Amino acid sequence: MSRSLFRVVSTGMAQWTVRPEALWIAAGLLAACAILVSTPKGWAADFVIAQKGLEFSKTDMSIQSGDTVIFNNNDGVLHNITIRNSGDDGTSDLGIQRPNTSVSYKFKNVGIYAVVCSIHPNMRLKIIVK
Ligand SMILES: [Cu+2]
Repeated sequence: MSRSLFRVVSTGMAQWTVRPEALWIAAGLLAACAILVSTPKGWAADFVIAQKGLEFSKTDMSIQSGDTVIFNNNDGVLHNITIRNSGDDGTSDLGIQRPNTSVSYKFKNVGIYAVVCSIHPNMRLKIIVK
């Protein structure tokens, strides 16, 4: 009787000692919580802007740094998104964009960005990244 009891206890002890991965899982969960709490602006978001009728679907918008803007070409003609930033980001040319395609740009830095189509300069969009 005492012998079988000893065996149960020792099995229980063994289960605690041979499962260090449980500690790693707990540490991982804690780290994930810490990242969530310490991220000041929450998760980055995606915004969609259409190009239709040779216009952007908005003339201005505000986003957070780290957000991505997806530009859809809903026209039957080529567009060419060009993004200019007065600060360190300079100019980004997203290239010739065929109809029914999308290009995206991640705005990493705070600032004011002028988005134009180099083919149709009247297409203008101001993006304020906070
Ligand atoms: Cu265009």
